[in-house]
Amino acid sequence: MAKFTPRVFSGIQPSGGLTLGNYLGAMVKFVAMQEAGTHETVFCMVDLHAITVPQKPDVLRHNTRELCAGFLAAGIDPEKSILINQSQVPEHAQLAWVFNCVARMGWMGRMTQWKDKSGKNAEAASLGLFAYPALMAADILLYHATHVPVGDDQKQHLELTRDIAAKFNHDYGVEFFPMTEPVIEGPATRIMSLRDGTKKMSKSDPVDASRINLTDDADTIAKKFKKAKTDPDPLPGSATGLEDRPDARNLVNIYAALSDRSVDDVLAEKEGALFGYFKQDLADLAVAKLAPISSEMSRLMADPAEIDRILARGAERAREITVPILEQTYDIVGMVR
Ligand code: AQP
Repeated sequence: MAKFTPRVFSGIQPSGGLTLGNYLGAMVKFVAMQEAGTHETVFCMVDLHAITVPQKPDVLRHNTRELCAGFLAAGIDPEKSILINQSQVPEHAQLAWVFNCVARMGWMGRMTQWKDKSGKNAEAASLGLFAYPALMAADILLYHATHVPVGDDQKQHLELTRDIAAKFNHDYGVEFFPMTEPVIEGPATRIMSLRDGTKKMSKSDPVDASRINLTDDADTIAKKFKKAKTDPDPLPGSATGLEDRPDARNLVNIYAALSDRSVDDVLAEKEGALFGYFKQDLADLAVAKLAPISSEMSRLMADPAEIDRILARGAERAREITVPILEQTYDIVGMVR
């Protein structure tokens, strides 16, 4: 296999406000990878993905800028990383078309996200929702990204990205696209709903109390944790004691991720505590961690023109990478240009 520059790509949809799941499952890892300095880092607001389900144009614009503010407030530095919104780098959509012609219908039909989001009425879902993983593969492979930090929910899409890269390389007899590695680790790989510990915390869940939004104030955060579903048993002394307790496990996972400790370490300290007390500690910790991010987001949102400038500059830098890779792809495929 050819040698590829170590490069990280990852994205978040501006399909609603940022949740604690996006923050712990994705953003914290993004910042760590940026700061490690071992890879070039590219982070993206995937607005083209967001429109696979209906979006109100003004709300989408607002959410894209707010997500950018979230990236910046969480510690993404637009000088160290390339920070973009997908639609300003047209090569994403162009490569996605090529991949639509590489990926097979059967592969797409097996995707869990497609099944979950199209629900019982797949006939009425958009073609874009079905083709979503091909666009995601294009996002990643357009940068020849070698690593993608994601939550556990995205693992299947990463496997599909590798399948698309392998089929393209095989069909055209090249070693052009890398076999990208997912980076899924730590206690926050899957933060669950506060109302159902078996369901992922999600920004598009209709029940607001199911999630912590990064823009929630201290009072709201405390109330949401207080009402979070749990069980009557006290906390066990180690992670094995949480095996059949998804709601309890979720709250301990969140505590561990927010305090950057292991679950066993947290439980060694909190063994025997009842949820009434633990939830208060958890709320205090979450407020202490999230309040500076949310106030920085509000400060940044007061100057949307500056956010737009950052995104325009990010797109310029991104295209230094994406234009040559798309041109080479077109040459391999046989497009006259
Ligand atoms: N609950 C979660 N736990 C851990 N990681 C999560 N991520 C999302 N939710 C959790 C990670 O955040 C990144 C961006 O995800 P996305 O916004 O592009 O799409 P998503 O995974 O579909 O997130 P949502 O919140 O559920 O959005 P909607 O409701 O619009 O579909 C990914 O790395 C993801 O793993």
